[in-house]
Amino acid sequence: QPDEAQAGAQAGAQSGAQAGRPPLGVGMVGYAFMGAAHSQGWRTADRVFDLPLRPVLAAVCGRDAQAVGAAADRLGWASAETDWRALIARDDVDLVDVCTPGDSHAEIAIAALAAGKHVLCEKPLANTVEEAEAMTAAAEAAAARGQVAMVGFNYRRVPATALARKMVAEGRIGALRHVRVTYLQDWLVDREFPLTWRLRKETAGSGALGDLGAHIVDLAQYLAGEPVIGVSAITETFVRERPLLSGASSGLSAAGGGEPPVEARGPVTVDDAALFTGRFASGALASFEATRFATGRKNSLRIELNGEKGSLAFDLERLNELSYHDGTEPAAHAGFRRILVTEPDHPYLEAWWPPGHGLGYEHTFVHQVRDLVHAIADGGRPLPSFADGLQVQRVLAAVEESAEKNSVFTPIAS
Ligand code: SOE
Repeated sequence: QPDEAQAGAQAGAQSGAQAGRPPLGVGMVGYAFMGAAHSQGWRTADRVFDLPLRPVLAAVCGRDAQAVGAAADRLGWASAETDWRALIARDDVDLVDVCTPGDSHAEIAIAALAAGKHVLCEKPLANTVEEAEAMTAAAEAAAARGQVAMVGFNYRRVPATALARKMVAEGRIGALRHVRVTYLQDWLVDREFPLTWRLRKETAGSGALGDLGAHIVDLAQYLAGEPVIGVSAITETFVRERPLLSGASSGLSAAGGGEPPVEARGPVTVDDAALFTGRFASGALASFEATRFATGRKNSLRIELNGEKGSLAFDLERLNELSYHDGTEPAAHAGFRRILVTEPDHPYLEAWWPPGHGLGYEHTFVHQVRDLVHAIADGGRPLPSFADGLQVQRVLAAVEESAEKNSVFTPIAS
């Protein structure tokens, strides 16, 4: 195993001043799409923000020795492991970043917390409420020992959504009435798209619901500043059988990660789309739509909040902007206006580019690392916590229950 200094050198160009700070050894499990995004965050945060600890990309872990070795080189990790238990046992790993499919989140996160490590876990926190409860209990016990645990709901860390949260908290839209949110992708429109892990209940927990719905439930609750207390839902699996792959793919791409599909087909055991309405504790109403069948929509997350005094709207495809309508202005010149969220006093932007030079998707992972590292150094409890992830999981479970019961579906007489 490399010593810490070597790991630091390989991980990046730490300056003399930076090297004076205590290191934070990071071990990441999984190195596909999310692993690459998290790596970007770990590599970059220390070069942009003044961090109190110096992240050291100590090791990345995956089952295939050759592939994980190549990923370590490509993504900037000092070494590779093929067994996550070996990773969490390493003395140079202080924090375990879980970027695997949902079926292994609970086991890895709980073991890492028990081993005294801090944990960052990708969303959704788990595949079931029971797993999320066990993870939350483990996180609570670990917090008493000074460890932190956080869920990777990265869309909280777009400067514009963070600004929206601040504006809601300041009362700029007044009492909340509506939250309208959609998260639309289209990568399953093709009936020949293969049966990857994301389409199997045993690995992914649920489909568009857990993958996209989890994001929008978290974002809606974060912006509203209150929890959803009940839902009514419909879900659908439009394409119920898909070509099997020759191996276990983690692919998101149309090719299913490069593995050739085989002749045989297998059942899709998760939802393709989930639509639901919800009620907040304050009485505000919400509508949610999560789908992988919105032809032409690649990663379209839109959210609008209407309050008694104003409205806010955000579109991930225009993520450097926030729309704001101040309903207290005279009607003659009121109306939605665009705030360009690139000013140094906007959230996270003090350390980035001059005004007007925007950020992108990847920066949310950099901000996630920034906030997590500060919480570790300050002894804080970073958000979203595992308890927040559990609450989202409960909403997802309620959506499934409502859709299964069909309890609120009233057929129209023909
Ligand atoms: C795939 O649908 C996916 O990568 C999600 O898993 C991510 O969480 C989301 O940010 C983008 O889309």
